[in-house]
Amino acid sequence: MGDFKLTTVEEMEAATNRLLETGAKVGADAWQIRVKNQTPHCKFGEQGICCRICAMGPCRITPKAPRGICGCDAHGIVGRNYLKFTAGGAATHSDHGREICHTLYAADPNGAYKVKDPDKLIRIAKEWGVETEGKDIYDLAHEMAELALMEYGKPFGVQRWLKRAPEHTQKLWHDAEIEPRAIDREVATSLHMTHMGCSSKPEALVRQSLRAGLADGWGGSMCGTEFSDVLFGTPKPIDTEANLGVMNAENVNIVVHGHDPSLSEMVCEYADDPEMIAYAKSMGAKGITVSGVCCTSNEVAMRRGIPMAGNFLQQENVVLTGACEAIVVDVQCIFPALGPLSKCFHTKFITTSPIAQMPDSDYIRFDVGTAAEKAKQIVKTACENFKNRKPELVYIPDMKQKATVGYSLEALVKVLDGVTNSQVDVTGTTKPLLECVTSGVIRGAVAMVGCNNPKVRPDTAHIEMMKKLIANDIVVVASGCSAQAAAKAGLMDKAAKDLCGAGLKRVCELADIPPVLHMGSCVDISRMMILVSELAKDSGLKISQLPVVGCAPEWMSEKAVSIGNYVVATGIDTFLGVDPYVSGSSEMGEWLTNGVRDWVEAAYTVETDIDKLCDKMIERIEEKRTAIGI
Ligand code: MSK
Repeated sequence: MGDFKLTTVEEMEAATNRLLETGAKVGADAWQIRVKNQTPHCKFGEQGICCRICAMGPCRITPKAPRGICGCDAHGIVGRNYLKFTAGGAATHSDHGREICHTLYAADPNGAYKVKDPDKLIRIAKEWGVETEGKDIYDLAHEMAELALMEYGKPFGVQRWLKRAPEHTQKLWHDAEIEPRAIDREVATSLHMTHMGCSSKPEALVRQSLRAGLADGWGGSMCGTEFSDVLFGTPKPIDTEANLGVMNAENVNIVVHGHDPSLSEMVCEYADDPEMIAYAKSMGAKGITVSGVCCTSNEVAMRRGIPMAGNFLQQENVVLTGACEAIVVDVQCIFPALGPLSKCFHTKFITTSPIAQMPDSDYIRFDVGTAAEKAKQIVKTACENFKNRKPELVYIPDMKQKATVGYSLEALVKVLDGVTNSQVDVTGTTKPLLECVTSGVIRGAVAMVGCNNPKVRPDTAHIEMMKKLIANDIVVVASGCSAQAAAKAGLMDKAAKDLCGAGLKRVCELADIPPVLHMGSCVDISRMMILVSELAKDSGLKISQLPVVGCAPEWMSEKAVSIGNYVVATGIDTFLGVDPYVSGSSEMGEWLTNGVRDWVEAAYTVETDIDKLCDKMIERIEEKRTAIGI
């Protein structure tokens, strides 16, 4: 195994504890403290049986009070809360996708945003039946952006992207009446259904939850992913590094955080500008280091090799290093705590989106029209802040791992082609991967996604499960903070092949890939949906028959519930390590873990014991193999 060694969770925790000591010196708050203050959690909230959708309550369900004032029982209350949660997630991802479409609409050969992957744009245009012959690529980009934006509010028909799914899946969706129509309509309908005096029947609420989820994964998120690739380039394997040690004590450190690549791409662009580097030097630094947190980090890591400082529960750590000149955020998963925390240090907490405005931040409003100028302003502000550092507070844990990231579907098909040497282009088939699976060299695949959650020892579930899966010849595709957990530990280093079973190790060697493949950010789970669809089409199997499962062991956000719904609705059994506030209703539990199987051939498993959760996934994969005779 040479010098390769994984970074353990214990080592990461020790580094965090050291940073918390710095925090204590300056009187900083931290999520570890706030968790204690919030524990024990409200049992009604935890079980999903608190209702505050009207002003007659709030109503809480107990054995003595089994119904709310309107007469709704625990099943209706839990169901409505679940659907509202889903709608929040679907709205959020889809709005991210919408922003990307607007950026595409503003693309200009002489402007800040260009079309970096014209071939992909033409491929999608042809798929949508748009004439491409002889058309200027920017005219085509604007036409496609407008068509995509119409998907959010069109009065009739279903999502265009659904046609990418196998016919069998499309039929399941049609028959179950869960084909998503306009993206915004599914969110609005969900909120209509959960209004006082509308739906309280679990079956109807679960059905709409799947539909709103599909509007996200096969609608808004797919727009986000596909058009981000068109604008910023389709990811290909690229080397980077991960964990707090990527920050550089001698440089101006800019940390980008959030989700929308429109901002971070521009910040990276200007941080690389010789004029800005000279400016940083004039302020006493040796250069500029941009690193990332959360999915913004995934976006710029996949396309530019920008290092990943950490994932969701490490966002405060980057400030606690005392070496962060600016933490620049766009939208989603940003702790409001960063405001007061940054005031304890010299760090500038820069918010940029009207959608995510926070107290104690410097608000530099970012929009496509002024992107270049604002990005430059942000980089300059960070450089000027270098001189305000307090050297006595600077401590960057010496901890980082190598990672190869950027396995978009196109890249994955290409690298796996090397395994069999069959001739496919980037738009080719998944047959080489199928051959590995059917021959048993690889037993199956797990899509590991989602956040950190203090309810689970941070990163442990992601890392321990991945280690066990790859040792059992199960390849892992990862996105979001799960991908960053893997990268921080070293599981995205190609040398991690030595932790695999013999079959997967051989595939890693032949294809020159790590055993845990970085597929992108949260919206990029849409890439995984296209991958399973292609596998199903190329194999002649149904998606539900493939030895593939999904897993979010440490999830926390509304987006994760929306994702879970579209992954299940696509026919993929999904395993959760945190309960989605449904334990207060046996009927809701039954619908989600069993009933939905009649509609979409897949369901949820919720198991908070991580060992058991992993064993159940392996068992499920093996059951699926047996069922199709491989
Ligand atoms: S950032 S949604 S904490 S994965 Fe996409 Fe991470 Fe979860 Fe946010």
